[in-house]
Amino acid sequence: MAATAFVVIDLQNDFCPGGALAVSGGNEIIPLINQLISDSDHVIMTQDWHPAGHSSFASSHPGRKAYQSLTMPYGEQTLWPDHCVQGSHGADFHPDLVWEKAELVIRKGYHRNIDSYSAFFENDRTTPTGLAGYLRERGISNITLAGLATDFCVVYSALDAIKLGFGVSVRLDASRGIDLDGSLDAMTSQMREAGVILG
Ligand code: VGL
Ligand code: ZN
Repeated sequence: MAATAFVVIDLQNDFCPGGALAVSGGNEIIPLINQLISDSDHVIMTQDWHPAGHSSFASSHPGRKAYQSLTMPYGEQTLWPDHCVQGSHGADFHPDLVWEKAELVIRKGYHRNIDSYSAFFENDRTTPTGLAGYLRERGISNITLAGLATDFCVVYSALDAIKLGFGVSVRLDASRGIDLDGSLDAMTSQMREAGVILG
């Protein structure tokens, strides 16, 4: 049977309650994520990993506020509070996450002038992270995704994985969303239409 990897998206302190870009209930999914990790043959984590002064931070654009949109050379970009700065406590995995079994940690968002929601491509939609090559080289053709945030990093990863020809499931019960202007419903429909299996 084709190998499957469980890919845990951005389960970091800054996306959990008390963090800089807290996703409501972000910590509630951790027991289920830990169970899924324990049940999986292959485990991969992503880690949002921005240099200080990253271009996705509202603080890098005087006069702009978090959650506004800004046109970047590569397209529209939502501005965020400073979060997941390289080496900070906020960028660490949540202390309750049992991450030790992970075979790979993919860091993303480390180029100062470009954000990266997806585990596969930066937000220019063309610069690869290397994850697709890693999965293919190891004969892993299916992935199951869960984590934070459903309507940003999880959905971008899922849609890219479908385009790249992987079989994709998303565990919505082990994910939580930011839900900017109804983005959670819109993105869930996009995943369903693209052929992502929603569990
Ligand atoms: C994310 C916004 C900014 C995410 C990361 O993990 O969904 N969202 N950086
Ligand atoms: Zn980020």
